[in-house]
Amino acid sequence: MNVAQKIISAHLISGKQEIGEEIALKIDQTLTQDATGTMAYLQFEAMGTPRVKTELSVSYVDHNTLQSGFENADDHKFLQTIAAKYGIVFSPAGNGICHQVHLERFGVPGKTLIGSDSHTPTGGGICMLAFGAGGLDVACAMAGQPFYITHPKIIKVNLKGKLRDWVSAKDVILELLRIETVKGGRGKIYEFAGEGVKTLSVPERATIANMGTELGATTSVFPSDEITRDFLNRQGRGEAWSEIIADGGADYDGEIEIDLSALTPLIAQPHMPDKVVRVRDIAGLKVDQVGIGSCTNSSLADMLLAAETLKGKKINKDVSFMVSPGSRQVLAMLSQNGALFNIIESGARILESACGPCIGMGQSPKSGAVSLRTFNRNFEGRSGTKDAKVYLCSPETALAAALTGEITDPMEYFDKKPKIKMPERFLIDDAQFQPPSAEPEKVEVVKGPNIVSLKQFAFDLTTDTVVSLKVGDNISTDHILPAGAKILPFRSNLPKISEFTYSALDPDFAKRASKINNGAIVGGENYGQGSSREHAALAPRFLNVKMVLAKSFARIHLANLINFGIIPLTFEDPADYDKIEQGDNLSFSRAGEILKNGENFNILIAGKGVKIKAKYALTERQKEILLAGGLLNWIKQNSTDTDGKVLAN
Ligand code: MIC
Ligand code: SF4
Repeated sequence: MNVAQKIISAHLISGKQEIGEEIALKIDQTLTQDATGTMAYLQFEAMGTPRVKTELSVSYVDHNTLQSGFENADDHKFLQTIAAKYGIVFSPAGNGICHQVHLERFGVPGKTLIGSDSHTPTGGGICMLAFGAGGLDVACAMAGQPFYITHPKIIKVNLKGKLRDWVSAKDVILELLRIETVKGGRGKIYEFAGEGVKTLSVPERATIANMGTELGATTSVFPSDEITRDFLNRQGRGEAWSEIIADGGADYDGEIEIDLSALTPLIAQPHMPDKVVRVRDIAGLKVDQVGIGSCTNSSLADMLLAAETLKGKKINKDVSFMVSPGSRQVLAMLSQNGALFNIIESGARILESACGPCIGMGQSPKSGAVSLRTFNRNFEGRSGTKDAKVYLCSPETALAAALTGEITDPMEYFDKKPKIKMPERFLIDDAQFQPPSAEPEKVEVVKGPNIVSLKQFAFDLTTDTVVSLKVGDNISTDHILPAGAKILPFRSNLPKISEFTYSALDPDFAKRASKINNGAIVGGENYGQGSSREHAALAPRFLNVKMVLAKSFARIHLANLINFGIIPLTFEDPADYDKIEQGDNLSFSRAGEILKNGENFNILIAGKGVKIKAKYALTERQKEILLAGGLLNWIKQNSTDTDGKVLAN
């Protein structure tokens, strides 16, 4: 077996280990972050389970850390108290970005992890089988439910050779994005193998696994070997290590080869992570802002590289240079060994250990700016400045640009790469993690005015819908429900946040959609790529969207649509996409009957005399969820947990 098959087989509750089969996996660990966690915990609370049933669940505060009103602080207090009550470890603001911290302090090779954040596969760097999921799926896992996925293909990424100086792990994943594109990873697990794997440290592996998400992959995984063991030893967690490597002659469903020694620095151009070119091909472009940080590139090794490279140098005066160390551990160690001094003295702005600019929580660049970031997403407007041009690159490339003020190939600009000496032991101080209460019955869950109770939806789509919006290919959840400092504070307030649905693409959408009783959205390929935010399904549902008809869907968003009772349909003939316009009335026989009978939707575009066919690939369980009006209703009706007990009535 390969590594992914081994972990799947050790956690398989039902289904066959065959491509395309629905499998149910036992989940060992969960993580949430604040922007999706509030909803996840409200849902968990509604299930009536007294305590989480996972081995470990951690609630992080790392996204909404800019407190420019009471809302985010209300959310933090709610998360702190609900964690104490239900058996969840709480990691407050300032501790760092969930994926970085989880890798450092909690990840265990061979375990399964789901997180209400799409970059949860970062754990693959330490050989976890880690998935991004909607908050409701995480709530279910905390309540002891299995996690359902369609068994993906397992693709071997065979790494040969060794990276040259100034070429980095980020360039490996950018190369994969260049080859595979943002939709190429759908239905796939990328398993990294080959001699080159041994040349990559755990943080480097984590950078690669992290951005497998941008490929649309189900997840990515590295083996657990001596390098993993060494990392865990340095974190004082050597006992968590076990060896997990592919058997000799293990089978894969495909193979891609990347020669590390042939790679050069790469960069993704605006506004998609797969618009990858060589840095030297666009060298000379003036840069206004540079950022090192995010869950992709904020490890101690990344920061030490910055400190050594910047020593005694000054940032170009026309560049705003921001650095956000990924965790309290990273920041504390940087300050302890003096490396932070070099970064500060170079002219950098040191930001809190949090997501920050990656999600538009501050540091929006100036109008029309060119911003180089070591982050993982560059969707239009995500930085908070609609006309900014965001490029994704390695810390090496970011450093060269910060110094020169223009896009510069680090291989050509710098001399020999400084040797980074990693500490024998990381600074281990877990005092800032709050364990759950020993007396949960005494804990009062604090819900400030920003926490608005859940709304229950019913399945009430009958025989027709009106197209409230038509969009193109690769629509991301950032298009559907933008993030940023102005909108994120309403993540626990569905009625309020719904007003922002599609606001950047079509400011009238929310008003128009809410007036239509049964709305449909028509989309192109890879609809809903990007984040795991279930608000991108919840908010449209709140605005009466009952159906999305697209050429194809991204995995997490598809699951979220089903979880909130929106029927996801695909065109039988993709060319029919061109026949539909916004405002069209789509009529069909009773939707509930069609789903129950497993028939296709024969749709008549009323008034045009045009007929089209739409299909769906739903399991019986998913159909039942839709017909119940969503997963919470379905659980209440008839669900059982992994121990076989009824969850809630
Ligand atoms: C993102 O990178 O887009 C986020 C913000 O981390 C999201 C989660 C969210 O929208 O809260 C993700 O990647 O899932
Ligand atoms: Fe945070 Fe950005 Fe990572 Fe999302 S991608 S978890 S916003 S750092």
